[in-house]
Amino acid sequence: MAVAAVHAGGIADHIHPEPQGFVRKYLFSIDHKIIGIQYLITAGVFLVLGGLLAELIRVQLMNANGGFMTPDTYNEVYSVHGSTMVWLVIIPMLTGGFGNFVFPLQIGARDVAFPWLNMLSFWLFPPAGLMLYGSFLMGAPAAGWTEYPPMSLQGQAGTSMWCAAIFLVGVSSTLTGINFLVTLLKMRAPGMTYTRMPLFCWAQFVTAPLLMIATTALGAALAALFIERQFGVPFFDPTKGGSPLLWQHMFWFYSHPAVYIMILPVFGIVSEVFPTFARKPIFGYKMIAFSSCSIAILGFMVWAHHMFTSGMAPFLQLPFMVLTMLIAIPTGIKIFSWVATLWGGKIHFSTAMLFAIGFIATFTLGGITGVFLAAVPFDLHAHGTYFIVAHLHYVLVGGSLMGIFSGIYFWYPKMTGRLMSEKLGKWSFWLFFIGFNGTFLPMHNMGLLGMPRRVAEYDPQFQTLNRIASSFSFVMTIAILLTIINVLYSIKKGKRAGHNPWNARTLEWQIPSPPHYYNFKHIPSVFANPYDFNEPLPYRGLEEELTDSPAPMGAH
Ligand code: HEM
Ligand SMILES: [Cu+2]
Repeated sequence: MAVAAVHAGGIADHIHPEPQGFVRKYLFSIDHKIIGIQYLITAGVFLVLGGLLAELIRVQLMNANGGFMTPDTYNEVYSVHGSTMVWLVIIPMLTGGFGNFVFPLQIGARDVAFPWLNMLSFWLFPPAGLMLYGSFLMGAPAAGWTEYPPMSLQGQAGTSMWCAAIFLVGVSSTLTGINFLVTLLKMRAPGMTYTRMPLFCWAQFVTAPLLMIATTALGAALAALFIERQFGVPFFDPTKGGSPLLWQHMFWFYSHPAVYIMILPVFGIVSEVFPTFARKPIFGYKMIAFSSCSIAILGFMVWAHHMFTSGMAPFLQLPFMVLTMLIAIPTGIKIFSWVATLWGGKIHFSTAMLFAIGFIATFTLGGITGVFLAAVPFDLHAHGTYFIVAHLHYVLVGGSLMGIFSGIYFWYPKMTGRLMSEKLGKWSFWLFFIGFNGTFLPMHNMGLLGMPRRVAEYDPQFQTLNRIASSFSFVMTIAILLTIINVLYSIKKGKRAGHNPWNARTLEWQIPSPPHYYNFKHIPSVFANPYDFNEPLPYRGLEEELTDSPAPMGAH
């Protein structure tokens, strides 16, 4: 089926010579693998910075009357913290980072469709980060990562810098989306039909249109806010005829799909990790793939659940509530499929697997509080409280970040040729799991008791819960540092991994670690999906990949 059509997509079978010199090889590289690692390292640096800001928040909240920093500084700190984690850590790691490194290998391609565009996407990202942090010098944004007008209109000069920085990240995301979509449509190896693609590829396939479509709404909103702040054109200021609600619509039309940009790739990561370490075929391959599609489509129809308290017409609340609740169905299907994959498997509790199992536990809890929040009567009480903070961290930290950590432990050997320390990894996992739950579980209680979010001081009745949260947050920080130390330590000191340390079945594991810059000497052909552990590998044409035979070099 479709073999010829897929091949006709333009996989040239000769290989361009490898660029020489540090600058072309590692700095301005057009190799998807190097670009992927560049994204991961840069986002890793921002994880440390964003984590530092988080700890400043938790130190401030140790005492009911704050005292560690002024309320104004506190506003800047949590605004830059949230913006960092969403736009400079989670999205770049999952799309630019893992997406770039892993999926072209998994579909048997030599690179992405537009390598130069890929380089541009990456190089928009570090300047954006510098601009966001540079904004501290001129008064950082202070209205939260959501920057609602009118507050954001009154914000200090750095708010305009925030607009420009996030705009750059947005352009980068859009370009990455286009690049990935074309690559997945056109550059699959012969025989790699849609239903033979690894589930991580499916995850990127569904995320790419979200990156392309949703991000444009954000770009328009940011441009409007920037223009209003700098040139006074009244888009959002109600005293001049603008509409603050317009911002909320545009922002959430992007940011609800964006939460799926931050979780669908993670669904892809764990869908590779579970079968590999349970040594069982994935349960419900098609259900997992297609439920991602329905999540992506539904994800565009629910944005106003963030606006139930913004003065929405009552007849609109019901459809937004029901559509939001519907998302729980495809999400539940996935969770069921993963648990069924684990059921009865010979489970190997590697660190990657522990993080993936931890992900199911915490993400499910976050999904459940999401369904609570979808119910308008509940949301009217919980909106703007710490219950939201609890929900969003269960899905974004317990969900996305745990998935990212699982992916790091899983693919590090492919990226570097070395294994990470399992001992350090397990310490990191358990401290993470305990520290995470200890930090964010109490926030459900705070929220239900009425503690508002985004406050620098609070009613003394919440102090004990806040002290618990702050104390456990230090445990979580240590856990994250342990993994960062592990990453750095294992580059030189890690055990040699060989080409396939986990005995995994997708294509990237059938070639050397790290792969040659050209990925495959010969493009393989594929005759089944990779997950059937009882069958031989479903590939032809890989015989020479692990030998010393030269690759077929061609001129341009
Ligand atoms: C079953 C799935 C989910 C449902 C039904 C759901 C529902 C909701 C609702 C109704 C809100 C608005 C609450 C309010 O502000 O009053 C909300 C907030 C939020 N959700 Fe979810 N959610 C789900 C999954 C997710 C996932 C997977 C993510 C990210 C990976 C996510 C991230 C967020 C964030 C970041 C916010 C807070 C935004 C803010 O105001 O700062 N949610 N969710
Ligand atoms: Cu939402």
